Formats: sequence, C-alpha cells, structure tokens
Amino acid sequence: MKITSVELNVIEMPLKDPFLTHLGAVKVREGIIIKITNSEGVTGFGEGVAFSTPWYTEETIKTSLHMLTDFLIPLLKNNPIDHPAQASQLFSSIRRNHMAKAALETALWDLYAKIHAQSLSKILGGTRTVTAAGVVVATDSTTKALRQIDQYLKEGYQRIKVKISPKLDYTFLAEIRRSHPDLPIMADANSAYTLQDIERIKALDDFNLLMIEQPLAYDDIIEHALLQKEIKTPICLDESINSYDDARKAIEFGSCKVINIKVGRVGGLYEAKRIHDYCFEKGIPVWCGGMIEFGISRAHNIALASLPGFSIPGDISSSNRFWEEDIITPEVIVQNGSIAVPTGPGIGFEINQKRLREVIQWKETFVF
Ligand code: OSB
Ligand code: MG
Repeated sequence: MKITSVELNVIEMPLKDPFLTHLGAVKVREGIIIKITNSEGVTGFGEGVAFSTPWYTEETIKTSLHMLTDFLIPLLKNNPIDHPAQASQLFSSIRRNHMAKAALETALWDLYAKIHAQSLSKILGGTRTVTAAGVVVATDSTTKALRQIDQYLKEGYQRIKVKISPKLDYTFLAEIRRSHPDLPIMADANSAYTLQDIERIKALDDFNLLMIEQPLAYDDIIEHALLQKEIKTPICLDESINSYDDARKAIEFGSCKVINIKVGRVGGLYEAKRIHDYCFEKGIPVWCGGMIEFGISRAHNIALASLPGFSIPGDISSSNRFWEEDIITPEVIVQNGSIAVPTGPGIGFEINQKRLREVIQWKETFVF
C-alpha cells in the first residue's frame, strides 16, 4: 500500500451530558485520530476508541499510544502489506491491545478503499443503503431517562437502550414500560450482576426487553450460558467477545443469542467481519456497538453495519448525540430513524479541519 507516513493525533472534547453507568461517569472524551498517507498522497483515517481510564476494558489512551508507537507502527513500517486484511496477521505477534490495533487497521481499510475509489461499505461486502439508528440513555434518574427517551423518539430513533444495575433495574424499567408499552427497549448491565442475582435478573423478563446486554462478568462465557437457561430475555454479549473464537465458543455454548460487535473491542474490521459472517451463517443476529466515539469511528461503524447480518438497530447515533461539533463533515445525521450509508470513496466523510485543530492536544508523525 506504499505508506509514507502515519500521524497520531490525540484529541479531547467534553460530552454535552455526562454518560453514566454503574462503573462511573464519562464527562470528557479523549480519542486518538490516525491519518495514514501513501506515496500518491491518498489518506486513510482511523480512530482509537480506548478511554482515558481502563473502566470498560484494560486499554487506555496511553496504552494505545505505547502500543502504536513502540510496536504496531514499527511492525507496519518494517513489513509492508498490500491489503488491510493482512494487518491482523501481522499484528498477531502482539497480544490483545485490540483497540490500538483497530485504530491502525481501520485507517488501512479507509486508505485501501480510497485507493480503489470505492466506498468502505462496498469493499467490506455491505448490502444495506441505510442503517437503523439506536441510541443509549445513560443516566441514573428516571425522570431524566423518560425526558431523554421522548426527545430521542421525536428525533426518530428506532430503538432505545438503557443502562441498568441492581440499583437501577426493576422499578426503572417498569416506569419506562408504563410510558412506552411497545417501544423496542434493551438494557445494558455492563457486568453489574453475578449469578447470585439470578432472581433479580429473572424478574426483568416482565418487560419484554429485546435483550439484556452483558449481565455477568466482563470476561465470562460459562456463567452466561447457565443464566440464559434460566431467563426468557435473550442475552447479548459485549465485553466477553474479543475475537472470532470468543464468538464461536459463546454461541456453541449457548451463552448468548445476540452479539454486539464493536470494531475496537475485537481488534479491527477484519475480525469484526469474520464474527459477522459466522453469526450470519448460524442465524445469530448481530448489531454494531458504540464507544461514545467521534466521527471517524462512527463512519467505520456505519460501513460495518451495512453488512447483511446487522439486522438489529445498533448503538449508532448522530454526531450531535454527544458532540456540539464533530470532527467530520458532513456530520452523521439520523433521518427517519436511519443513517444513510455513504457511497463516496472510503469512509465517505471528510475531516472538519477547523474542528480538529480546536480539539487537538498532541500530535506525532512517523515517516516510513
Ligand atoms: O457497554 O456498550 C457499552 C459506551 C462506552 C463504553 C461501553 C458501552 C457504551 C455504550 C454505547 O453503551 C454508547 C454509544 O456510543 O452510543
Ligand atoms: Mg455494552
């Protein structure tokens, strides 16, 4: 792919509203924006989605920068590749650090698609022209949640996800169901429960939820299979699925009936597509997860969610769900409950240079 440089940018932006889970609050989002340039001056963009602290997975902005600077970028420099699908093989000599790998790998996909003057969706095998939009309500106040849900339904979102925990589950969901008897709702626990809470979780079957996401430990596959046998609500795994093999084992074992695919969590688009293809073959629905991301990662998600197996609205919302102004142009917008899959080359969005300059904290360029 004749790469001549890789540029790392660390950016920082406040969220419009704090994003609350039982694990803490995200008020300010740091992110890594990668720009890869080839010998013809074509550029590809990727985004590192690790958080500033290791609350969701073990990675952080700093561990990502360390992996990229000291291992991943030198590997790519010393081992030229001609297709982005070769990156995961190349990076396999480095254990885990999936978000750091995905940041670089997704930039390679954008570059490759642009070199071939095709949309990233087309390059990945996407078949959808629009992707259904879903949004997450992450607050510990029932009043705020009800107000936000009304607003999001006005904006056209097709599905609402709420964050739950043992401190915020039965009565919270009962209130929401009372106001919205037919709304497609899912609940994400981010590992707030253990098997000892089995009666609590069973009680949530009352609410006809689309699914319950990651009720048990972030690294568990076995106990989720025991839980799924006891509850009617389908289990969706998020944190537990870090690779194709995790997905295969979880499905074979009966640990879940749905999978949330996040590009960063699984190490890139190649692995994300492998998981999609496997689930599609097995008839397991998948949806695209979100990471409170900026526009670049949002664009990669839209391309991924255009694959045929993404049959459930994902956590793909408009740029203005979180940001006063995003770093891409045009911004991602929801129209009639959906987001159009871009048809232009690569991710199909340009960088908003003025906004990028405003939010940039640090920058380093590696010349090949
Ligand atoms: O568990 O799905 C999650 C955001 C950050 C970290 C973990 C999760 C989330 C979300 C998605 O719930 C939020 C979004 O980007 O829409
Ligand atoms: Mg989740």
